[in-house]
Amino acid sequence: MPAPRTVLLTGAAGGLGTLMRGLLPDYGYELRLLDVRPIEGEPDAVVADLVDKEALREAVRGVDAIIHLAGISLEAPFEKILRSNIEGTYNLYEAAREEGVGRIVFASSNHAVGFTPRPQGDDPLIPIDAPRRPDTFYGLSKSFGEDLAQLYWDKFGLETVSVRIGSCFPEPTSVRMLSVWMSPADGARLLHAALTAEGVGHTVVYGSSANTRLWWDLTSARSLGYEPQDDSEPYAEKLIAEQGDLDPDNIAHAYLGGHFVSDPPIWPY
Ligand code: NAI
Ligand code: 15L
Repeated sequence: MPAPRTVLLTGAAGGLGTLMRGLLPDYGYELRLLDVRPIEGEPDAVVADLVDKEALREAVRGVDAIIHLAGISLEAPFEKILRSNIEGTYNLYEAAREEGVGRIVFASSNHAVGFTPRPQGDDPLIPIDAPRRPDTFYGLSKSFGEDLAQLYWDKFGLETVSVRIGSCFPEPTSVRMLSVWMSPADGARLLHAALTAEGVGHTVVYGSSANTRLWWDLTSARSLGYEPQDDSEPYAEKLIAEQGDLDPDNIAHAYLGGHFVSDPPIWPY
């Protein structure tokens, strides 16, 4: 596949979309933006809902690849998740297939495997092929997205890199995030690797920086050519002094998904 140049960024108005709008042009991409919300200062952005199949077909026409960030990004009632994350992601894949787009980078989430116990002590890092254990309807929708991506690769030859993002924010804000944080700069590095690596078929990767307290194995991400440059460790002393260290008796510290495993999930995480 020739290196993609024109890339549709869905969810461009959101937190991660805003960060990536700032960083990805430095890699030479021309971004076409899409979100259900208008984006200030971006009059050419496509304002469309993922349920609008015609609008999606038009939005994907002529792009080399898609970064799919749009959707509900936290737990929500099942009906809402079904509409935006499950039907919406299906609609986008159908539009991509119909218009011959070769690759999608899908924003999956650590919450597809959120009920995996986090490593303690000398436990090995969590492998990428650990069984999926969604912690929410939200995590379930990411699990669906990964299976949809596999189907579209096996049946239609549409490639996907599913990135199980940890926490991509400017700084880690919790002790859990010391393990799962992905700096925005590493996020852009990983998306670039996912867009340009050869022959990915459907590849699933964890998305984080090279954190000292990492919980999962970044081998599959590195196999794309991703070389993380950041580590959350400089934030550790302050966060642990403020919040205390991880407590093995606290359910929200016991699993990858943090507070998402509680019923209902407790915010902030
Ligand atoms: P966000 O909630 O800030 O942004 C999501 C964007 O999607 C919003 O701008 C929203 O308007 C748009 N959207 C929602 N439903 C839509 C629909 N039906 N049609 C069109 N647009 C719609 O979330 P954030 O943090 O930017 O995350 C982006 C993606 O990355 C999400 O899919 C999220 O699940 C995933 N992710 C993010 C993580 C993070 O640390 N920020 C961690 C793991 C996954
Ligand atoms: C996610 O999947 C969410 O979209 C994001 O807002 C964070 O909560 C992140 O996971 C996390 O686990 O910290």
